[in-house]
Parts: sequence; structure tokens; C-alpha cells
Amino acid sequence: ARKGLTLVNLDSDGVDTAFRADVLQGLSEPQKAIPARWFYDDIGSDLFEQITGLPEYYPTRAETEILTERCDEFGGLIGPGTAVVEFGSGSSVKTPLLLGCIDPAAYVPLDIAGDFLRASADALAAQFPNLPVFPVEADFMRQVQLPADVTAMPKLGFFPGSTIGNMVARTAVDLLRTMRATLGEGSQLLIGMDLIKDPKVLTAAYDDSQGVTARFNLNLAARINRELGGTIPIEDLRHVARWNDEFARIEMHLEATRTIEFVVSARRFAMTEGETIHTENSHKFSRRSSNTLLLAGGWTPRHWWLDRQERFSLVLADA
Ligand code: AVI
Repeated sequence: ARKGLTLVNLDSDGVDTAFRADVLQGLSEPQKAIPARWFYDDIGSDLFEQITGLPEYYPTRAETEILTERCDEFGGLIGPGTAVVEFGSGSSVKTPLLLGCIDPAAYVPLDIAGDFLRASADALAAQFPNLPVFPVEADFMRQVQLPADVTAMPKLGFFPGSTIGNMVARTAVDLLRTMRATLGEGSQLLIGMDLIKDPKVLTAAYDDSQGVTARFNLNLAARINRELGGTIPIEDLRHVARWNDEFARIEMHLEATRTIEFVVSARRFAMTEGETIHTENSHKFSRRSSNTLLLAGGWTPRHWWLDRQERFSLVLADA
């Protein structure tokens, strides 16, 4: 699945103006930082798919296990005739599992990237020939008008993968509130939230032995070079994944292994040896912290499920 979240505006040179603005602003800050959503060009989206299958990257397997093993419970708690609204293009494995557990009346995938949206909608429609599918091309960070066909149906929002963890709390709360506004009073939300655990397990998940996550992180610098006329010396950057205990999150950085200078969009930048560009946060939760976040976002948590090794949680909440 692709995680890009903004509408694309191109300038006269065909450059994504939001990407350039985020990169130039982020590289000008004392702690250089670039928003994680820019990982997901075609190469980055492909590398992310590879990450989900890595032995060290447990979240996808753990969440899939919960969806498989608790299928009957979901069926009991999520009524028949529900419209399932998925925030982000449906992942090839998780969405069919959920749809197979409940007796949905409609499936509404929301995504900013029209090509991914259509591909996942077509795949789902082929697997569930009797299920009406209403893809909506939209930025789900903003309130979305759902198709009139589903207005009268009870609604379940589905936001798997712990993507909520890639946002700082302020943004996560804004998104949860926006989801509530999109889905309406009386709706439900099924959301994946990764759990705090041994930092060794966490850092291994974000710094795998095959170096796929390193390639995923370094691709951001390569993308800047490709799309923004950058001269970043990729070979002088190193992938770093570290556990920030104070904020309960894995941080990914690109660290300069020597002092470097480079140009992006005709602007000059420098990094001293050891200086980093902060490229991602992946927040991890306890039961309490996930409840607090959901409550702040206008959702009351009702059910909490874990995989057998207690690494990952799925939460069902009411609006
Ligand atoms: C998409 N998101 C939930 C992933 C995560 O685990 O935070 C992105 C990722 N970054 C490195 N590995 C995976």
C-alpha cells in the first residue's frame, strides 16, 4: 500500500511543489527533518512492501494473525450491512481478511493516489463479486464526503498497520477527529497500534539484517536527487534507527559519515560528520497511551486484541 497523503501540485518543471517546499524547509532547520510521507514514491512503496515480509518486521504478520484468529469476534461486534471505509489503499492481505469476517454492505477505499486506489478497488471487487465498492480519491487528512450510496449504512473505519504511529500526537489527534467527522456519529473504528516492547526487537525491525529498511530510508535522499536536482552524496549517508524512550518512538535518521556539502533546487546545504536528517517517527503504544490518544481524538475504545506474542494491538472504538 502507498501511504502518500497529499494532493499533487506540479510546477512548470513538473516538480511536486509540496515535496520541494517540505525538503527545503526541513533541510534549513537546526535538526534537519523531512516528513515520512515522502518515502513513498514507486521505489519507496516497493521497498515498503518488501519490509512487510522481512523476518524482523513483525507488525504486518502480527496484525494479520489477529485478523485471522479473531475473525468470529469481529463478526459479532461489527454488524452486517456495515460500510467499511478504509483510510489508505487496501492492503492486499488485511482488507480481504476483515471483509471476509464481517458481512459488509459496501467497501469504500479512500486514497490520494488514484492509481493505487483503482488497483486495490479492482482487486477487492474481483475477490468479493457481490460487494459494492465505491473508491474515493481524496486526502483523508481532511474531512471526506462519502458516496451517497453508503449514507444510510452503519460505518466502520479501518486504519491498519499502525500508520497512526507515524504521526506526532497533535497530527494523530487531528486525523482521528477528521475520521470521526467523515464517518459520523455512531460509527466504529478498527485501528492497528503497535506496542512498546524490548528496544532490541524494535530497532531490529527498523534496521533489518538484509538492509532493506536502510535502502528505504536512503531512497528518500536519492529521490531528492532525482526530483529536485539534488547532489546529496548518498554514499556518505548512513541509515540509523534509534529508540527514543522519552517519546516512545523509533526514529529513523540519515546520518552524515563525514562533513558534506550539497545542493537541492539550487540551494546549498551542509552537514557536519554525525549530523542527521530525521526522516521518520514510528510511535509505539501501551494500552493506556493508545486509549488516551483515541479518547483525545473523539473515539471510545471498546475492544482490544493482541497477537499471541503480544507485540501488536488492534483496537475497536466507537464514535
Ligand atoms: C507505514 N508505517 C506504519 C511503517 C512503520 O512501521 O512505521 C513504516 C516503516 N518505516 C520503516 N519500516 C516501516
